[in-house]
Order: sequence, then C-alpha cells, then structure tokens
Amino acid sequence: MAFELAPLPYDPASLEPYISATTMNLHHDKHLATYVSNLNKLIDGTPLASKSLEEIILTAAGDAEKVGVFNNAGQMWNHNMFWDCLSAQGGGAPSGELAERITADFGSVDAFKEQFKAAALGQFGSGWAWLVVDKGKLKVTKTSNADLPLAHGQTALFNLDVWEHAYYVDYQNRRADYVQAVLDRLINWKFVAENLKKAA
Ligand code: MN3
Repeated sequence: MAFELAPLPYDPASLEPYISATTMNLHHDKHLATYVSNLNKLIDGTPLASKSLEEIILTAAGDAEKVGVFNNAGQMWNHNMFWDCLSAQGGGAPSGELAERITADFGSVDAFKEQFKAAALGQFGSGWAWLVVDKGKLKVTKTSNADLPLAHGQTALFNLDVWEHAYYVDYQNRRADYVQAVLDRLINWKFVAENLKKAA
C-alpha cells in the first residue's frame, strides 16, 4: 500500500498575512508531495511497504543503508504534524493542563517562547524546532534535516519547520520574524494540548 499525499487540513490562504498561500501551496504540493513520492519509490517491493510510517521511521533510524528512507519518511511525518500545528485561530496563550506544564517546566509561557526561538534560530541549516515530552518533562529541542523526536524516544507536541522553503518566499532571510509570527499568531495551542493529553 503506497502512502498518499493527504490534503492540507485548511485553505492555504487562511494563514495570511503570516504565511502566504504561495508558500503553503509550494510547501504542500511540491515539497511534501516529493517526499511522499520518493518514499513510495524507495519502499516499493520491500518488506517496508507493508509497515506504518512510524514503523518505517524506527526501522530506518540509524541504518546507514536506509538514509533515504529515513529522510523521506521523517519529512512526511514531520509535515503531517506541521500543518496541524498552525491555525488561523492560533496564537494567544495556552490554557489548562498545558499551561500548567509549560509554567512548571519552563517557568512561564514567555520563557518557553524564548527557548523555542533560540532553538529555531540556532538550528544551523535545514531542520525543525520542537516542543516534546522527554521522560515526563516538557522540553524544547531542535533536529537537523528530517530527524524527529520519535527516533529519540521522545513524544512530539509541536513542531516548526525551519527549512528555508518554509519561510523564504514570505520572509527571505528573516527566520526570526517567521518564528515570532508563528509563536504569536499561528501556534495551534488546542492541537498541542491534545497531543499532551495523548502523551500522558
Ligand atoms: Mn518543509
């Protein structure tokens, strides 16, 4: 069973003016579509073809002969999560258990945002910034290229794509402005809270 390119969960123009429809369409229809199609080519006719995306990632992680599989499967997983991490109704502040856990583990929501920004800006080259659960504690991390928390025994709650394709059309080299706009205007706290509930 080949993997399919799931449609964007919302209108590509709905995140404007913070992320343009042009960026969203390119990002989904070209970048993600290529990862899905490459993954299907790489696993076709192999034992991996019958596995779930998570099983494929865990099988390929750390296997030098499966770097291509890991990269394309990881990018498919990361983007499937990424779309839901953003919302036109996002931004503002978290509430309930999520807010309590962020305050307990980072000191405050603002302190979380500062740590997250530092990770997103500190990721040299392509990659991702994350809010994860690691051994029962909330943590900010960053990964290179397609790497993801699943491959490190962590549970992802939120991710941000900091590959240049995610922001260059709208922000050129200003990655900091892109990260700030997502944290202030687009972060889908409701989705992050649901992920925390599932992780518990
Ligand atoms: Mn991307």
